[in-house]
Amino acid sequence: MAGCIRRARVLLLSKYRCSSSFLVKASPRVALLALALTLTFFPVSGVFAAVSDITVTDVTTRALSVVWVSDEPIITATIRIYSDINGVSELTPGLNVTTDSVVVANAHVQGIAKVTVFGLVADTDYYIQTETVGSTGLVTLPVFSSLTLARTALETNKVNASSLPIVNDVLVHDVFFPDGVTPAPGTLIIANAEGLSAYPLSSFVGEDGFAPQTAAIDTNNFFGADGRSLELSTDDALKITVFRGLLCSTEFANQKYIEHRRTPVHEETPVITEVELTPKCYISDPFCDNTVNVLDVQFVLNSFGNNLGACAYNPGVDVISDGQINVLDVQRVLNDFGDTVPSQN
Ligand SMILES: [Ca+2]
Repeated sequence: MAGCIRRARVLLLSKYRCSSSFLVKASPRVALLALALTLTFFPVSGVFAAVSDITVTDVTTRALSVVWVSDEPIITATIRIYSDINGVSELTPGLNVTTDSVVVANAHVQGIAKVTVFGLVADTDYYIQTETVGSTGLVTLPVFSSLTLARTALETNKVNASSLPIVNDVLVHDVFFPDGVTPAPGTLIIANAEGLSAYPLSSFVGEDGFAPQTAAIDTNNFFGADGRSLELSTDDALKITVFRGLLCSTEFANQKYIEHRRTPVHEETPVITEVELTPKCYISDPFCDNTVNVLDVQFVLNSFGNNLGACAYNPGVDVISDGQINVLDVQRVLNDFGDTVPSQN
């Protein structure tokens, strides 16, 4: 009930509809007022858009990005920054906010937003709220008292504990339509160095001069949990989440999928940033935690019964790569169950 009232405050600005119990328990006057206001602001459909998967990425000492997905095409997208979780003290007017996704072909049509804010202070907490305008109106999330927290990095040191320069690679990853062959520009990948990076990095497919199916992640921009530049090592585990948004309009619940990969071998002499593909994890360890266990079985089962062409088909768990997630994939994992897996590099 309390949550319903809280959401009701942003009813006219958000996707949320209170349950019928709220309307029954509310006084007739309040209910009529809510109805009148709803009709005033949403005269056409009365259906509210949904915003989901709000994720903070690309956090540096002075900037951060926020990515999210809407279930309808986006007209405009932006964020507000506050110094407190209740949104009492807004900092946005003194900051530089840029909507990256507005210049990316297909991104807003597919309901995918990325907004970056510059001018932040290092090692500082910020609270974030997204604003998304679609055809049914404005969605403002999260609500006050639940704003998204992000902490900026401490310092860009670029030197490791041995006083050697930190030089990581640019990692490229391909994303296709569910058919597995048609490039999907405007979709977004989010890469996290699992257990190492404080925040993930994000990049649109088909941008920055790369091929229409390719997204590039500059892992020199990772910061560790200590707030300092993160040096990756060969075989570190990477979690790659792909946002497809309305590309999966008939299967929106499956708009995103996850692939686990590893960091490639880094060329140490000379120390340069290379453009590299990410190796797959060992065949029976699609969850990529070095042991074949129930997590791998569950990861495969999450997409079980789906074939190439469906959004619920995850190429990352097609262990026996035949375009089908079926008993053969599960069996291949079970064959090595309990084993420690060899390195992929
Ligand atoms: Ca298969």
